[in-house]
Amino acid sequence: MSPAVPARPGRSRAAVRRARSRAAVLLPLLLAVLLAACSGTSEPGPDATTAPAQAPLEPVLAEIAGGSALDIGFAVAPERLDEPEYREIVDKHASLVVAENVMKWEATEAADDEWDFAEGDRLAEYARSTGKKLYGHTLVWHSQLPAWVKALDEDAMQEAMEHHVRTQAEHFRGQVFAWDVVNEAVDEDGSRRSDSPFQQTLGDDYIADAFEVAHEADPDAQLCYNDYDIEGVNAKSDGVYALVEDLLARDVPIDCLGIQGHLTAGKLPDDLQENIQRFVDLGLTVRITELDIRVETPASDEALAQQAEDYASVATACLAVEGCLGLTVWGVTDRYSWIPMWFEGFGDALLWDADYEPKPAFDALVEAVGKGRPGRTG
Ligand code: 9MR
Repeated sequence: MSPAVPARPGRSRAAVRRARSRAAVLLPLLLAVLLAACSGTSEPGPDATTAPAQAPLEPVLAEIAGGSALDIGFAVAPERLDEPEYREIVDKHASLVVAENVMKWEATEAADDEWDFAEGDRLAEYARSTGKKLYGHTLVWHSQLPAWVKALDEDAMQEAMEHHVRTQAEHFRGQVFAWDVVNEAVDEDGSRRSDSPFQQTLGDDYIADAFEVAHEADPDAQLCYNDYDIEGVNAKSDGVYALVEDLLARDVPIDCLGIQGHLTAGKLPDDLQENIQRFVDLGLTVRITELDIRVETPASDEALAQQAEDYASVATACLAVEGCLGLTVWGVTDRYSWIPMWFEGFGDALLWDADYEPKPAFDALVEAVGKGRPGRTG
């Protein structure tokens, strides 16, 4: 089900303009550094003995966010890590990675009890060897679910679900630090999602059961519920609130909430911070798990500026709540995002454009994250 790879488009005029304006800023800086190094006659500055030989060309998101104990994540397709430009960005800016598709049920257990963890293992090895956290996505979801599961009767589906959760969580034990145990189980009106085969066949209890089994399989992993359209306070997020409140009241092992954050530029809810806060007040930690902010394409400079402002707003809202621990962007480059295939006329939702040029959203996110958490000095 991975999307077709679009042909590499030509560089847009806006991208060329952006690259030129960055060069205009950076070139004189580089020249000054070089001249100072060659002449050896310039007055030493206050940091002359400790200053690096060359000024860093680009801020590093994960480093800037680290001071605020905020994870910066990217959804990754492991095979694209072979692409140097893609890999360089993830290497440099991520403190956390999550599989965009390869740890989903259809990828790991396409046939009953036949397992394929090769691509998940590849991402786990990448995370291990680069010192990044590995976030697990996802164990129980109605989508990207093989047909054989949907055809099972109640007892068989209960057994298959528990077996899937247990086997996968055990496989990645010690590598995945947090799992999206159940994904997207609530409808827009706040009720349980009616088109989920798990809901239809197993009823409400499948959610608690999935968390119990995941906890048995990996007692150290943080266990999260993850959903979209729950950024603001609304009927759906009220339904999710009631769901997790009930799980907590019954001592079901749930630790965290994933707020996905598939957003449209200029249409952010203004109560994101308040919404994050109410879940933290319940006793959960919160992460923005799948952030992308789409614009109409071809994107105007105004739209990209709005998008930049919105990325900054999401980061600021998360940083304002101590229990909001991470921000993961759902992809690396506009070249590969899922958006154009799902929302006709929209795209360009990520931080790097299709030519791997950082967009205004990248600079805005760097700036917002750089401000840290309010009230903290370091
Ligand atoms: O980005 C994923 C895309 O490549 C898949 O085709 C799609 C299939 O449903 O899933 C996308 O990721 C989804 C994520 O797993 C759960 N939340 C919504 C994401 C966007 O659809």
